Amino acid sequence: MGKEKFATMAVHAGQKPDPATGAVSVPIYASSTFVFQNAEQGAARFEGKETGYIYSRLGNPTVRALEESIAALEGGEDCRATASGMAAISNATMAIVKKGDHILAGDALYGGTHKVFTDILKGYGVECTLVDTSDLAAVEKAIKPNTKLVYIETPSNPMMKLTDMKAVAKMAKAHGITTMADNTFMSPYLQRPIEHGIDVVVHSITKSLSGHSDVLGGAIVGTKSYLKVMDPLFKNMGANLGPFEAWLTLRGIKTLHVRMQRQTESAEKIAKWLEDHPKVQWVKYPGLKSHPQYALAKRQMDGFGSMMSFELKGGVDAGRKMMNNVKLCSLAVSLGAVETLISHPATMTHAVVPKADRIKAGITDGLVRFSVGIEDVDDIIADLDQALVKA
Ligand code: LCS
Repeated sequence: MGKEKFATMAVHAGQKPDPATGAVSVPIYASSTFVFQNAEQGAARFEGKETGYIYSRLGNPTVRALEESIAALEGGEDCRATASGMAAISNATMAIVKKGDHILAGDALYGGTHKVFTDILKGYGVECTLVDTSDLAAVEKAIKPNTKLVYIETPSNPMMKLTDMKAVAKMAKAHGITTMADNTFMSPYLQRPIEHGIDVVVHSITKSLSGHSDVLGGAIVGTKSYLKVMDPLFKNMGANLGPFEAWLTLRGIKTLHVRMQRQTESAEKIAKWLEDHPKVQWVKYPGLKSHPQYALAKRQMDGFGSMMSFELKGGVDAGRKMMNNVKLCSLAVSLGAVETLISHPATMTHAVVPKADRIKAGITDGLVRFSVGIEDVDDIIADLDQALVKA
C-alpha cells in the first residue's frame, strides 16, 4: 500500500488502538514517571541503548502519538510537541542559532515571534533582520555571512502576504542556511512546507490542529538529524507538552480536513462579500483575485484557508464599532477554531511590535483580522452585515 491520503492519515496516523487494551482512542497516559523492570533497564534507557519511557518530560506515550500524527501530516521525518507555539518557535530556533549568528525573518510576524527574534535573542548575541520575504531579491540582498536561519510565515499574520517557499528554500540552501516556516495559518491540510524544500516546520497547535479553542500547544517538525541536535535543548529546557493537551489535539486532528474544508469554503464566500461591501476599503485573502500573489497561492497551497484581514473605510473608529457590535462572532484573539473570531492586531496580537515596524509591515491601526469558523456561513455574513451597519 502506498502513502495514505491526508484524510486517512488525519484519523489514523499515530492513533493506533492501544496495544494493552484495544482502546480505539489513544489513552491519556497521565503519568509523570514509568517503572523500570530492573536497574539495568533503567540505565539502558537513560543511555539510549533501549527504547521505552522514562519520565514524561523526556517522552510520554500520548504525546508520542501526537508527534507521529503531526509528522505524518506534514510529511516530515519526526516531530516534537511543545507546551505552546512560542515554545516550538524558540526551541526550534535556539537549536539553530548561537551567539554571533544572524536570523533573516519576514517583516510581518506574529507579535510573540517578533519579540523573541528582535529583542529577546538580541540579549543572547543573536541579531535579526526583518525583510519582506515575498520579495526574493530583498531576501538575497539581506543574507549575511553569519546568517544561519531564514524564517517565514506564509501567509503572514495578519497581512496574508505569501512567500514563495520553493524559491526561498533553494536560495537558502545555496548559502548553507536552514529554512523554517510557521505553518499555523494553513495547517498541513492546506500546505506542507517540507514538500517545497523547507527544512523545519513549526506550529501553534493552539490553532487549527486542535481546532476547538481548548488547547495551548506547539509542534516542531524536521529531519531526525535536526531533532537529534535539538533534543538536548528541548528536553532540558522543559518545553514539552502535557498528555491531556496532546489527547485533545489528537481528537481535534481527526476532523482537521473536514473543518478546514468548511472553513475555507466559508472564508472564500465571506472575503468576496466583504470586498463588495461599500464600507470596506480592502480585503486581504489569498483566494481573492485581487490578492497580488493569487497565482502563488494556487501553486503552493491546496486551498486558501480560513484567515483574512480587512480595513473599513472609516479606519480604526469604524473597525472598533464593528468589533463592538458583532454578536455571533467572538471578539477574541487566536485563530483556526470552530468559532469565528474577530480581533484588532494593532492593539492586541501585534501590540508588542514597535509602531514603526508595524506600520512598515502594513499593519495599520484600522486593520481587522478575521478567523472563519464552522458556523453556517449565512449566519456569519448576517452578523457582519448588522455590525457594519453600525460602523
Ligand atoms: N505562530 C503564529 C502564526 C501565531 O499566530 C501564534 C499565536 C503563535 C505562533 C504562537 O502560538 P502560541 O504560543 O500562542 O500557541 N497567535 C495568536 C494570535 O494570532 N492571537 O492570539 C495568539
